Amino acid sequence: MSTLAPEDIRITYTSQSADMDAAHRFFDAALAKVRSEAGREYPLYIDHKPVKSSEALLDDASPIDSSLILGRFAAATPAHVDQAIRSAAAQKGAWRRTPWTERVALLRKAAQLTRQRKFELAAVMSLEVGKSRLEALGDAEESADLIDYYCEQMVKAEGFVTTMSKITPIETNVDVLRPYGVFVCIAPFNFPLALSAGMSSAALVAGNTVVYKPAQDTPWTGLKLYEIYRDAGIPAGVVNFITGKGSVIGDPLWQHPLTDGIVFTGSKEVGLHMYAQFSKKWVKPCLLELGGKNPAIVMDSADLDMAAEGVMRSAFGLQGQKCSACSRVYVHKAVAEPFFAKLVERAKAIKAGDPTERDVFFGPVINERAAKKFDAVAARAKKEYEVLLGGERLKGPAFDKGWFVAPTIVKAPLSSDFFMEEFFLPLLTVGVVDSLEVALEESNKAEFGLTGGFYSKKQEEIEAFWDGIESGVTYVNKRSGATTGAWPGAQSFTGWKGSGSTGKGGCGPYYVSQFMREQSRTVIKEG
Ligand code: UN1
Repeated sequence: MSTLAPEDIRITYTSQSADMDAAHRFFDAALAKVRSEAGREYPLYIDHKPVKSSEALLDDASPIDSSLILGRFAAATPAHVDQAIRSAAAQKGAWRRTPWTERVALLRKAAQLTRQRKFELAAVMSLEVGKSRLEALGDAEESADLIDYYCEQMVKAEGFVTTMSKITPIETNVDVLRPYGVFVCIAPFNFPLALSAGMSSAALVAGNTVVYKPAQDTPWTGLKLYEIYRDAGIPAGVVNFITGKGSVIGDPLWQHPLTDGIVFTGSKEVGLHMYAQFSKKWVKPCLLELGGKNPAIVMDSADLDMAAEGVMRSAFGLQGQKCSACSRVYVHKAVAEPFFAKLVERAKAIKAGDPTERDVFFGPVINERAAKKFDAVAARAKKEYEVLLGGERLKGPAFDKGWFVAPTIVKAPLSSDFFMEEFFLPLLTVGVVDSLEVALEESNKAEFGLTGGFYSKKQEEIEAFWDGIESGVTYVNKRSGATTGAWPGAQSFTGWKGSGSTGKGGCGPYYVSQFMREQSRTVIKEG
C-alpha cells in the first residue's frame, strides 16, 4: 500500500504519464466522491455567512454531459453586491492592521489546504470545465504554488517596509507599501482555481479585503476556493463569495463607490470597458489580464518534431481555451509543407473523449455558446480557406451529450482576420512566411501581446525574435508547449498591448506590490 499523501505528489501541466500512476489513483477516488455530491444547492457567502437569493438558482452543467447538473448556485442581485462590498469595506481596517506576518501565515495555510485537496479540486475542475486530468491537476498545483509565491514576495520584501536615506541627521525616513482597501476579483472559467487563487491571494496577502466572483460557468470551483480561505482562518468579511450572472452583477461590483481596486482576468472587451469607466473621482488600480492571439514562429533551422509537438500541445491543450494558447503559426516557406504534415499527424493522434478519463487529452469546449461559435468560425474556414484538419463537431456516444468540437487546423493567407481575432477555441490558423522579419511583422499586427513561441537553432535569430516580438511571455524551442505553461516564480505572465493593463504579470516578482500604494513616512527628531 502506498503511504503517499496527496500533497506529496507534484504535478505540473507537463508532467509525464510515468509519474502519474499514484496521481490517477487519488484522482479516481476524488472523482467518485465529487460525482456523488453533484446537484446540491449553494448560497453566497458574505461575512462568512450563507446568504440565499430569491432569484432562481443557476444550474451549473458539465460541458462533458449537459444533463449532469453539478450544483445549483445562488444568483446574486445588485443588493447582494452592495452587502458584500460593505462587508469587505467594514473589515479593511482590521485586515490592514493585521501584521503582514499573520496574513502570510493564514495564506500559507490556504496553500497547504489547496495541496491537500488538490485531487478533489482537480476532479471538480475536470467535470466543471472539461479539463483533462493533467490540466486539472496542473491548475490545482499551480494555485497552491501561486499562493506560496505571493507570500514569499511579502517575506522577501519584509512586508514592503524600506528604510530610506536621510537628507538631514535628525530625520528618519521609511517607505511603506500599504493596501488600497477593497479589491473586487473577477475570474474566468478556464483556470477557475489558479487564476482565482492567484488574483485573490495577492490582494489578500497585501492587506486588501476581497469580494470574489467566479465565472458563471465555474461556481463550484470558486466555492471550493472560498472554503479553502475560510478553513485556513481568513476572517469573516475579508473574503466574500458572490455567484451570479455577469450581466447582472459584473458592473455593480466594480462600480460600487466603496470598491478601491479591480483585479480581473477575462476578455479584452470587458476589461477595456472596466478600465475606461472605473476611475471617476480619482484614478483607481485596475489590474487586467486579457486575452491573447499567441503566435508561434517556426524557422527553417527548427527541429520540426519539437515545433509540431509544442504547437499541437499549446493549440489544443484545454481545447484552445487558454489566454496563452497558440492560435496562429508562421512557418518559414522552406519547411512549411513538412511542418504542416507533422503537425496534422500529431493533432490527428489526439485522444478526445471524456476528460475525466485517464489518458484523454482533449475534452469539450465550455458551453453551447462556444460550440456554436466554433460552428460559425469553422463554416467560414471551409468556405474561405483550406481546412487541414477538423472543422466539425465530434460525433459518437462519448461526445453527443456535451460540447465537443474537433481539433481544427486552418491554412489561410496572411491577410486573413483569422490571424488577428481571438476565438478562444481549438482552432489554429497557420500561414507561410518568407522570413523572420515578416513573421515578426505579422505577429505584432495583432492587438494582443501575451505569449509567443519560437523554434530555431540560430542564436542570432533567437535574439532577433526577443528584440522584435511584442509579447510579455516568450518561449524558445519548447517541446512541451509553444506558448503555454507559465509557472509561478518561473515565468511572469505579463500581457503587453491589449493583453494586460500594468506591464507586470501574475506568476512574476512584481505582482503583489501592485495591490499596494506607497506611503513615505518621515519623522523629525529635534534636539
Ligand atoms: C491562461 O492562459 O488563461 O501559462 C492563464 C499557462 C497557464 C495558464 C495561464 N499558466 O499556460
